[in-house]
Amino acid sequence: MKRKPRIIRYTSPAGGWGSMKSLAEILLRERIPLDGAKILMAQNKPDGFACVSCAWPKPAKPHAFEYCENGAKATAWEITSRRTTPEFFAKHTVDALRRWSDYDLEQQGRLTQPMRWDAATDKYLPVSWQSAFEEIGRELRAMQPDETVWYSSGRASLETSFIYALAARLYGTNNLPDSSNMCHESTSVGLTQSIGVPVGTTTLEDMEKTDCIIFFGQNPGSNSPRALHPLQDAHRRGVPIITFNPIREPGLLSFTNPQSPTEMLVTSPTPISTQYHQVRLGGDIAAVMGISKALIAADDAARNSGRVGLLDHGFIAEQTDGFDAFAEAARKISWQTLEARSGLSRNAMEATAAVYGRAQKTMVVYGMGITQHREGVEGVQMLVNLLLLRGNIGKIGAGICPVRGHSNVQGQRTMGISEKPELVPLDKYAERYGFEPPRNAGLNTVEACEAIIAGKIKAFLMLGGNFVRAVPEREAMEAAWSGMRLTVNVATKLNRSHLVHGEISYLLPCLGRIEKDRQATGDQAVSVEDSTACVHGSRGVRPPASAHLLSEPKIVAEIAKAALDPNPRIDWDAWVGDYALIRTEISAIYPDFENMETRMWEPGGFYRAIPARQRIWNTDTKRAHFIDPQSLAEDPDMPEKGTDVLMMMTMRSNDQFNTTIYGYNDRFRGIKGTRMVVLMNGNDIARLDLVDGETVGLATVADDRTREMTGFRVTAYDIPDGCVGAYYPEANALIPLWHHAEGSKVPAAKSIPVRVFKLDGSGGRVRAA
Ligand SMILES: Nc1nc2c(c(=O)[nH]1)N[C@H]1C(S)=C(S)[C@@H](COP(=O)(O)OP(=O)(O)OC[C@H]3O[C@@H](n4cnc5c(=O)[nH]c(N)nc54)[C@H](O)[C@@H]3O)O[C@H]1N2
Ligand SMILES: Nc1nc2c(c(=O)[nH]1)N[C@H]1C(S)=C(S)[C@@H](COP(=O)(O)OP(=O)(O)OC[C@H]3O[C@@H](n4cnc5c(=O)[nH]c(N)nc54)[C@H](O)[C@@H]3O)O[C@H]1N2
Ligand SMILES: [Mo]
Repeated sequence: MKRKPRIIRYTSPAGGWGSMKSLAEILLRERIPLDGAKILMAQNKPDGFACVSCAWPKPAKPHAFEYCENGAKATAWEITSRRTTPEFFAKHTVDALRRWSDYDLEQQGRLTQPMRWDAATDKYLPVSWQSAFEEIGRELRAMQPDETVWYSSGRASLETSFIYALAARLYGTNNLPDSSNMCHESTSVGLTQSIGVPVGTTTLEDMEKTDCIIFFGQNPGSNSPRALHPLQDAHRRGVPIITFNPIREPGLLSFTNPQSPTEMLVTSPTPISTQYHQVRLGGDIAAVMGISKALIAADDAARNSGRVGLLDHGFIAEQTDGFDAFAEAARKISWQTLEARSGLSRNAMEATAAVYGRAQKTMVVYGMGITQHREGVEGVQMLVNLLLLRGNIGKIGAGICPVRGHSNVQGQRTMGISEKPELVPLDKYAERYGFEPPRNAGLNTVEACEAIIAGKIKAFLMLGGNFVRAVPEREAMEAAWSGMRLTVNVATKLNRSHLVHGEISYLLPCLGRIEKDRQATGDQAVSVEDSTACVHGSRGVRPPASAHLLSEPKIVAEIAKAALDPNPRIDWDAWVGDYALIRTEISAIYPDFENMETRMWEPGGFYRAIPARQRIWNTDTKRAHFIDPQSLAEDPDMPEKGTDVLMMMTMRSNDQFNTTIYGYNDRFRGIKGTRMVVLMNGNDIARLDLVDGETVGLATVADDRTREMTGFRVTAYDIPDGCVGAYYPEANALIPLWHHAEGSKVPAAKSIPVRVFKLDGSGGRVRAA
């Protein structure tokens, strides 16, 4: 499948013909040319299905084609006509499959039947659902609740998530980590401290009314392409869009709407960013401090000469605290330090301040470039500081906009999937279902990994996702995984996590969200919450991939029934027979979801009121906090100047969804036919005596443990000096488990200190003489 790798410079806009071509190729490869196009028309439509790709909001007035290249790829991936059948498993031992690539594994298509790993033959063999549930129930009953982990990747619906979290707590554990522990947990922790809500404050309406957008470390061209529509509109209205990103991402530079025939013909792409600042990895806190410093200095000067200042002093006095300390820190820190730490010039920071200082309504949009650092929580809080300076939270057209990942990752947290019991209304659960929920803190993702490595976990339930591939410290994790007694994988496709399996291991194939879900009372709908706290209904349209599949709610309910004693207040069968009954339960526990049964079909979804948007600050002092970042004093990862340690980020290509690899091209970055590259600045290549195209190894520089990988192709790229990039998940073996954000424990996947080492002719390491 792999072709000869090629690296070429990409000069076209995001979207455009390249996007259409890429989509056609995918539909063809999944063998769904015509039918696939028809199904796409139902995507993100009222009464259609919510896209299974990202969590970008779905507008009330959808475009005729409310999907993007990558949403379409995700759809094609799910509705593929390829199947991973029992015959496939009969042909391959698990040991043999472990040598397959992520791409090849998922390329086999949808799982069709429940399977159990058989130790004698080292193969997955078909089993009946009933025997699967019986054994899983029996095993779980023999364990202590806190010896089990109930993971979820952020895709499962609100209904599934609600009963999954409930089942775990009835069983007795808060070990409910989810993918957001690797993603926006820095947001949930940071925003809660700063403004009293764990989620963003903006909606699509704000994007329509804003007059300034500042982007930090989020890549809409690949990861939320539908965001390019409102961005394009904003640009046409003359809204300045300022971007901070170490690399020049085409999706943030210019865009041609692939679904507008006129635009495709005249091919005049809309520029997106009006200023583009190539900040160094982890340099954002310093950059925002610089912008703040410039604003505060201008404000001081204006007020000293009797003019009106630049800051919103009324707002600061009435609604916030911590301003004086923050302003003092900004005045005190030197430009020299800020330039060194951000990799940007004072001019660049002042240029942003000048634009921001004039705008009336500013939105800050951000993603993994902020959250996946050691100082990820402070990074989020620094963005809030910037907004607070000019009263930009709690007014239309302004606010903080974290762009979430999985299509329902935010909703899962809202539904009680959380390892933090204090965030869940446990008293209400206790009252409604008449049991005593566990009150001790559960394990998040990093802690679950630690516990697995320490041999303390006996069972791992994986509701979607590819945990072993997504987490840091791959070698230790894979080795420890098989030490578990029971691994249960609810999945749509085969992946690596299923192959490193425990002593007893099940593959439980489920319906996808695009598929019709028929239960006792008829076809069922589900719901999801997007990145802007809007809740949408979703109805499957496609016949199931196999007659043996069960829905996720059904699988979760059957596991609950098998593992738990009956509870007179919970009729699992009735709930599964009619998901509206689950929604009644959701509304009873979570008042924001009152009448969700009808409201979820409102165009654009219904908005869950977010207090900070109304300037209600649910913080300790009932005010929004300015938080002076501590990490500016000392950055634990900053390589010393002049050493050969480089800072590495792990990246997503335009041809993947997390660990799902759609193909080996990263069209926008001009990388074709390979993912094993290390993007490097030309100066670093020369300084380290390397040549462009050479194959090298990378070694982590963090502690005594050796973490090395070989086979990376040195690729000259426009990236700041001292910074390099390699793809996720391939490079995850290089990330130490302890290397995570303070406060949120999000693995610091965007700031890994590494050294490049040369290889000899046979691929071995060249030792220093
Ligand atoms: N097609 C597709 N869509 C997806 C996904 C996918 O894999 N494929 N994944 C989904 C998920 S789960 C998530 S969380 C989101 C992820 O979406 P994003 O938040 O966009 O995540 P990444 O692509 O990992 O990184 C984002 C950007 O951060 C930049 N960056 C890296 N380090 C820094 C830094 O220190 N500072 C700044 N300012 N920028 C930095 C990178 O160059 C990159 O452009 O997308 C979701 N949508
Ligand atoms: N180095 C590095 N590591 C990272 C990141 C990074 O940027 N760099 N990003 C992190 C982030 S933001 C995230 S969110 C995590 C992602 O981690 P995960 O969410 O655990 O991983 P995914 O790759 O999204 O999971 C893909 C699998 O989900 C299953 N699946 C797909 N659809 C469905 C469905 O409808 N139902 C069920 N039950 N299963 C389904 C399929 O079997 C598929 O193989 O990775 C994190 N890891
Ligand atoms: Mo994510």
